[in-house]
Amino acid sequence: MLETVLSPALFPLHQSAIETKNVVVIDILRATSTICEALHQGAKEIITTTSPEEALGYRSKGFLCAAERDGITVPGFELGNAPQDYTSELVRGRSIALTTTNGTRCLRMSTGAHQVFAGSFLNISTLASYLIQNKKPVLLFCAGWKDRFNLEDTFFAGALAALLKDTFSADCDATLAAIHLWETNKDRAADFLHQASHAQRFRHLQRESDVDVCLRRDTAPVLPLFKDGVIRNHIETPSLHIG
Ligand code: 3SL
Repeated sequence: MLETVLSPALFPLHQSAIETKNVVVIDILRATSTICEALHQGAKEIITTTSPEEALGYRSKGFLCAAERDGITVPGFELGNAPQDYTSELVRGRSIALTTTNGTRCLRMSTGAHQVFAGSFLNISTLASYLIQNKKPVLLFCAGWKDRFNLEDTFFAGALAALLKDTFSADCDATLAAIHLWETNKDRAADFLHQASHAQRFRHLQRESDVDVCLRRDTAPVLPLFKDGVIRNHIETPSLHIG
């Protein structure tokens, strides 16, 4: 079974038997793209926190501290939420405490699921091949923006669902709509997503090129597993490239 949640506000409707489901949290602009990149660049683990203050509490334990609110790096933090800032020089071997507006919240909301992963274009094939092999029902959880629907997360949900639909039954209209959004716009993905409200927010912050970074496919072939508040790379074997 393959279901899609179009906004965190709808998540309670999909929580029955959550312990049997693999949940993929999707916040491609930018939290889940950043998480993939950080692990790909060698970060040891990423702890998610509910507030910037809580994240800062990890500094004395040697963590790098990262916080974003409304697209902006919170003053006083080493890192915000742009994938390209998580360089190997900075993050290799390090533990990171991260809080973001929507993405890290959705990871925490998914606690209790069979497994919880972070998904993005950067790791789409790795994630799809794992989910296909693992066979558990899949719930694609779009983080949206402050409980609202957004274009980019549903677009990605459609891209992932298109890879999964031959393996899982998708009798869920949200999944069908997501696949339709992907199929009709995939050949002009960048132009399409630059129209999104969050891309326009980035334009005001002079960060519009982050959209293109977050559209790069399979550049970070990791499997970020969120467990007990911590994200680590779950890959033990080389992944199968599909899609
Ligand atoms: O909402 C989030 O979690 C962030 O991904 C938002 S931003 O891309 O950092 O603006």
